[in-house]
Amino acid sequence: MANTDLNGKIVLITGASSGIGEACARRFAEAGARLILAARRRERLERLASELTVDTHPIAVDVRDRAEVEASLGALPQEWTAIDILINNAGLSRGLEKIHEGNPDSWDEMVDTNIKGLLYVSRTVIPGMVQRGSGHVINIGSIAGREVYPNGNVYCATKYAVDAITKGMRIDLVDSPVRVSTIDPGLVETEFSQVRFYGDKERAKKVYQGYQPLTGDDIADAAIWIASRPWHVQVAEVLVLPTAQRSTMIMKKE
Ligand code: NDP
Ligand code: 8X3
Repeated sequence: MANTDLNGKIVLITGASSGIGEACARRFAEAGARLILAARRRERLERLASELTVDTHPIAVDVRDRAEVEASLGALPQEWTAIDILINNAGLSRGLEKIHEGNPDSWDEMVDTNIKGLLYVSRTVIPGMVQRGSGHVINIGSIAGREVYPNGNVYCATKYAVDAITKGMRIDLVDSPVRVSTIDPGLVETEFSQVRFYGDKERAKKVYQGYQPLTGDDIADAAIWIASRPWHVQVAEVLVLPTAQRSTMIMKKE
């Protein structure tokens, strides 16, 4: 059975302005896909779009804002409406504190982005896939959605929620040929820790010292593999870890 050809496919990537999302954009562009690039930082998306040689449609959108998501993704120009692949990647962590010392504003930000944002985008895009009888949703979860680690509390909860939503989507879409997959990465060196530590670059750098972390491209590689399987193959879950990482807290460092 032939692999699914990604050439000319329309791929919507949320969180395309940085890290894993940006790496996915570059890899899907190499495969000839047409890309809808979504994130809040428009200038980053436009810079990325200018570097790619495929058709792109950058959209500045805050996935936490349901009205904005519906207005931008629900009213795409005609030539961009038939989305083949949705990569629900936009997400973040804020803070690393004990639950009784955590910042409720940071909790809101994580819940609103990682759970509600993913839901709003999915609710806007999946009906078209069902109607067309074709589509693939790839959710970016985390090892943090499989194991809770100290002070990870609310971030882990959001990624456990992504795991539950992914499983729910797969079940609920049984009557359509839409595939549902998740990639659960371990430690990937992106801007993730800078965001978690509120811009503290030195603290963020330390997270990735003493071992070789994953890169965004390692996760994009998994996304390309999942998306290009023959149509009867639905890769349900992929856990990708740095070789040095054996669980959230068990690491071999130099
Ligand atoms: P980055 O910080 O590099 O990228 C996060 C992306 O999400 C950015 O493009 C950002 O764009 C976007 N984003 C954040 N909030 C919003 C919002 N409200 N609306 C729209 N876009 C938003 O981190 P990563 O690439 O590492 O993170 C990508 C995903 O991977 C996340 O879901 C994260 O939880 C997950 N992950 C990361 C791991 C890691 O170790 N790095 C491991 C496991 C999972 P902008 O700010 O322009 O809006
Ligand atoms: C991001 C990886 O281990 O920092 O999901 O939670 S971790």
